[in-house]
Amino acid sequence: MDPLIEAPEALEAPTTSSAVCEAVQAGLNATPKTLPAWLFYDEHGSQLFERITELPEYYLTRTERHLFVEMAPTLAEHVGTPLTVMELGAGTASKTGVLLTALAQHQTPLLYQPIDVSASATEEAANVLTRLVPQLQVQPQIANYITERYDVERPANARVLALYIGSSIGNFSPAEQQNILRNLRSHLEPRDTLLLGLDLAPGDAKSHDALQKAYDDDAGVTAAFNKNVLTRLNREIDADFKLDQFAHRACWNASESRIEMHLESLVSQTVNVCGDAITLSKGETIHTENSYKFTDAAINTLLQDSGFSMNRTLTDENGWYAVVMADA
Ligand code: AVI
Repeated sequence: MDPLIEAPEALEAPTTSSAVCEAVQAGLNATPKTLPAWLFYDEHGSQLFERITELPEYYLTRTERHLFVEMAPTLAEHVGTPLTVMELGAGTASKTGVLLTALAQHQTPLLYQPIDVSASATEEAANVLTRLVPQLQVQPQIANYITERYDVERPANARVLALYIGSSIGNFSPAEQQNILRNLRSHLEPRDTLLLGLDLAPGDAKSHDALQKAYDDDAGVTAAFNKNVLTRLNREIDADFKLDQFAHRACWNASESRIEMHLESLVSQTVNVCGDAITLSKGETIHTENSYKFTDAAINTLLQDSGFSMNRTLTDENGWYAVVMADA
C-alpha cells in the first residue's frame, strides 16, 4: 500500500483467497446481501478514500482538523502533564501532528504510541511526525485493535491521552463501538483522557441532504470507492461482477442513525463468485458499509456504557462534527 495514504482499515483482510472466498460467499448468500468493509482498502481503494477526504462534500476530515487547530493550544492544560499520547487506528496520523506539535511545547520528550494494523502507514507516521516534531519519541505497535491485544506504555507518572479520531468508531456497530471503548478503558486510569472524533446526526444543524452528499459526491469518487470492492473481487478471487450493472447508493437509515452504502443491481443477474452462482434481482442491493452518526445523548450513553465520563465537547460552528473529551 502507498505509505502516504491514510487507510482506516477496520478489520484485517484475510491473506488467502480461500478465506476471502469464504467471507464473501457468506455475505452474498445472506439476506440482505452484504460485503465486508475491509474490502474497501486495497491500494486503489485507499487512494480513493484519500480523495474522498478532500472532497468539498466530505466535511468530516477538514472539520476535525479545524477543531484540532482550535483546541491544540489549550489541550495540555486540559489533559495535564506529564503525558503520553496513544492512538487507536493511527494510520499515517496526518491530523495528529497538529495536536502533537502543541503538546510537545509543554513536554520534552513526548512519547507517542500509534497502534495500527498497517506497518507501512505506521512507519510513514513515525517518519513524518519526527521530522515535524523533533521532541517526539514514536513507539508504534502493529496490531489490529479490534481483534488483537495491544499495550499502552506509561512512562513514570504520566497521564495517557488516548486518541480515537476520524469518525472511525462510526464504521462499527453499537456493540462493537462499546467493546472497542471498553477495551481501551481497561488500559487507562482515572486521570487519563480520551479524545474521540465523531460525526453528528442530521437534525436542525445538519440537513439530510448535506449528509447524503458527503456519501454521494458530485464527482463520483465515493461511487468509485464503493464499486472498487467489485473490481477487487474480480481481480483477487476471479469473480465476474459487471461494474456497469451496479449503481452506488447512499441512504440515511433514521432508526439506526447511520448512513448506509449499498451497491444496487440494475438488472436481474447471476454473478459467479468462487464457484458459487449468486443471483441478484433487479433493484436488490449489496450492503457494503455503515457509518453511524451520533446525537449528544447517544455519545453520552456510549461513553458511560464504556466506563468513561464526558468532560467537554467541541463542535464546529455548523454543529456538524464533534471532538469529545472524556475522562477515564
Ligand atoms: C473511514 N470512515 C470514517 C469513512 C466514513 O465516513 O464512514 C469511510 C467512508 N465511506 C464513504 N466515505 C467515507
